[in-house]
Amino acid sequence: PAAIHLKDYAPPRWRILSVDLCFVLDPEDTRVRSRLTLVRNGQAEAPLQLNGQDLVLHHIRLDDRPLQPGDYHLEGETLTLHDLPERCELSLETGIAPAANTALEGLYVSGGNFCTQCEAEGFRRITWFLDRPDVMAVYTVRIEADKARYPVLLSNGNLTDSGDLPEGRHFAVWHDPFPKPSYLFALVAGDLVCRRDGFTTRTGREVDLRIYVQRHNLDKCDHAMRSLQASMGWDEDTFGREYDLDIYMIVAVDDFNMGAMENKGLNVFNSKYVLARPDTATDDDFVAIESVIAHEYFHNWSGNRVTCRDWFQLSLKEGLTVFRDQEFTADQSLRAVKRIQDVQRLRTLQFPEDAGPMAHPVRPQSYIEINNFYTMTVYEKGAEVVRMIQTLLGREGFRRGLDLYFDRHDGQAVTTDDFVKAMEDANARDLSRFRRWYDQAGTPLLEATGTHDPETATYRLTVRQSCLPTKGQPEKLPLHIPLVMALLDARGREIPLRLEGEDSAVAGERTLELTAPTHVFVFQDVPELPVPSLLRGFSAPVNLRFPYTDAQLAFLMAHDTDDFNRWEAGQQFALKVLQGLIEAVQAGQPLMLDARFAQAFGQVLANGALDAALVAEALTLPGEGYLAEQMAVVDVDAIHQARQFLRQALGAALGDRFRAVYEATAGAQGMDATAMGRRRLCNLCLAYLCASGEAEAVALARTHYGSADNMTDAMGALRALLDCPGEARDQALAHFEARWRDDPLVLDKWFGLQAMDAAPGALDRVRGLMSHPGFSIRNPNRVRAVLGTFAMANPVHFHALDGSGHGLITDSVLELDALNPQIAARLVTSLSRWRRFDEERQGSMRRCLERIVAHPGLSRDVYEVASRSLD
Ligand code: B3K
Ligand code: ZN
Repeated sequence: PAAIHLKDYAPPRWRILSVDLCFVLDPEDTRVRSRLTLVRNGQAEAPLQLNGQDLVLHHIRLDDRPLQPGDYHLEGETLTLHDLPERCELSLETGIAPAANTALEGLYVSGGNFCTQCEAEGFRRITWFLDRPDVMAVYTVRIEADKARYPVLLSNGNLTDSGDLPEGRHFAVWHDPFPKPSYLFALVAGDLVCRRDGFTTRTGREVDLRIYVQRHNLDKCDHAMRSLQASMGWDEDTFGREYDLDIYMIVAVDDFNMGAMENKGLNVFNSKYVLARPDTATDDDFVAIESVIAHEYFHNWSGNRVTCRDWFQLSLKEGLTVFRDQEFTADQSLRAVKRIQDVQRLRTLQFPEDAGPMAHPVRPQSYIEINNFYTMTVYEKGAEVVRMIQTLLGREGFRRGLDLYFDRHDGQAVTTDDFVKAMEDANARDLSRFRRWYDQAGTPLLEATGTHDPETATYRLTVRQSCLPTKGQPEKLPLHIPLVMALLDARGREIPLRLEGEDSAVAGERTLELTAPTHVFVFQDVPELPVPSLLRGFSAPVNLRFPYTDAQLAFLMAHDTDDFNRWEAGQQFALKVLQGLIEAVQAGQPLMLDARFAQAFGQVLANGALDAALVAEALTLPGEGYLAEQMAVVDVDAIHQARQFLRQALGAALGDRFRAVYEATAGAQGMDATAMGRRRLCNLCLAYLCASGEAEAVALARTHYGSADNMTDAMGALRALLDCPGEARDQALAHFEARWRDDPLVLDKWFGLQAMDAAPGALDRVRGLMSHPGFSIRNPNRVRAVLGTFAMANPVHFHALDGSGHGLITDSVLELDALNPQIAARLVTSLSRWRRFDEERQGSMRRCLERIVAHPGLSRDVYEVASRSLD
């Protein structure tokens, strides 16, 4: 398969002004009639070349004149027409088979209903089209279907007509007044019910809000509806963005490749991100639903009104929209907790991507299959890049830039350069060096050192930036990095900062701007050796090294005035301790609990002044994946043993305190951020108590499970029990399965728990789950719950020395590839970092990748990930 390059971008040679579509729905043979109004956009000789995939062409007419096979050229996935007039109308009738569509792209059937997924290039599986985001057209869509089976017929925009047809059929016509790219097209038809509510925009537009679900899920829509209303209000208050149609619809479907899709006026969602009741969804699920609902809603401006010129610009809409949804969530809850969670996600998922064979810039230079580039880099690092712009310009400056961006480009398909340009123009700032963040892959490293001179009362902070080479980018240029920092005195107070050459000191923190490989900052009037608090709020997506002593880390853990950095100090201290334990495991030495660390940890636990959610974050040890990233050669067994030991030792050493905090936080009621924080802390205490292995703790977890009146506590108990083999654990798991066997989304939690279980026999367990009646390889949520969790969250067994874990995933990848290449390709990424392991595991993973690449009939998706991983 051939790669597509950013440098080859050329504007479309034709534009499509309007599209009339008519769908005659049938699961086996749907007819799609389309009438395109085309205008030439380039030289007269330019032929019209339309994209199409798996389509049967039944009729084609040009300006109402039927065309014969000799009048056009159909080869592979391109339909070519020569010598067209300047402006013309092309009518096509194509046939598609939605029920046979297991790739879940284009028009397909889920739970007996029709739905679509067109981003990035799914529209070409529906009809022949200029399927690229810089072609924006006005759509009118007529849908015809059997009325009894498909009573609800939906598409983008406003309903303009509907009625009955002969033979028990009916129709609906939808018109979307906003020109849009084909990837935002959507159609839904099925037996659905809807939860309705409304929102009045700030200029008084009454918007009809509807969430469509299967009837048995109608009682699980309240939270999604409230989240939608909150998002709409927040985007008006925060960014002055108002909704622009009279109706906003969300449809929940069970079979969906990703989280959700922002189609204009008609979002299609994975039901996982809509359905929730306190007894079926955890607090984390509630928060995730709120943020995905917000994300898709925010796309209406950052994505739909202003869209991407080409798919290399994907982060234009995704990075910006993730940034916007992160800010929204931060405003709904505790900002520092949200920041901590986002940084954890970035470090455990994006940093490894940026350090491996799939590394690519936020704006990639080339791809084989665009679906492989909906990555942590484009989304999460992209959001960090937007956040850095805000840090450099300040909140007001950023808002000015965003206003200019939306004003200037409303209705256009643009580039990340246009976005940065608007930020520059609105603030009279030069961000030319900053732009490198979009083009350079890899996580930069900041190495900082500080020296204090008591004679002159100065503190010299030296910061050096560097970045390891990535594929195709052997030399890295220095980036423009905002480093937010403060200096703390011995009592933990921020020292007023005055740099050499400045007249007066500024209280509190400041943002240093790094643009060169090395900078030296000399702070004046610093009488004693300070403790620097660097990269506050994680002001840039980098790795920071500073030679802190254990005592300094303990000090920052207790005193840093930046909530994020207080947490970070604890993580760095824990990391040091865990690295020591890993070495001890490898050397066969006895493992011992570091007394100073236990003490600092215990103090956080005892600190009643802190918010529960923040305490819970502080007491969560760095994950096994993050620890693996820090090792030259990953040793999954030593990592697991060391981390388990530390959990067990802390649980035992601080048992009384964990018990006391457990008692104090148990039984929190309600779904507000405070109650959620208390439940998180309570369940964390339970997990530490169980890690200690005490019989009393197991009994407590059993009671916790038995008396749980919400899914968060039920799952908290199950998670805690997972480490305690025995009757209590088996009974609870069996009870959960029996209770939730008919609710697939809840059963996924049960699948996931067992897939991540590190106890011996994991492979057979996972095989057992795959033959469970609730499992289906065709459903992406099931695949993620069982195979995804096993590959990503059960390193000890996935990387079993005999290669059995790798083999299982490889077999599944090949089986899946024939059905759903996108989901198969995601699973392959678990094998891509094979070079990080010992020789035996390297060999096993490499052989698996080779087996995949050699497989006949492989999809482009899987081919790209597997072959890139090997070279
Ligand atoms: N824009 C969609 C993602 C589409 C993925 C296509 N493979 C969801 C989102 O980011 O909002
Ligand atoms: Zn998005």
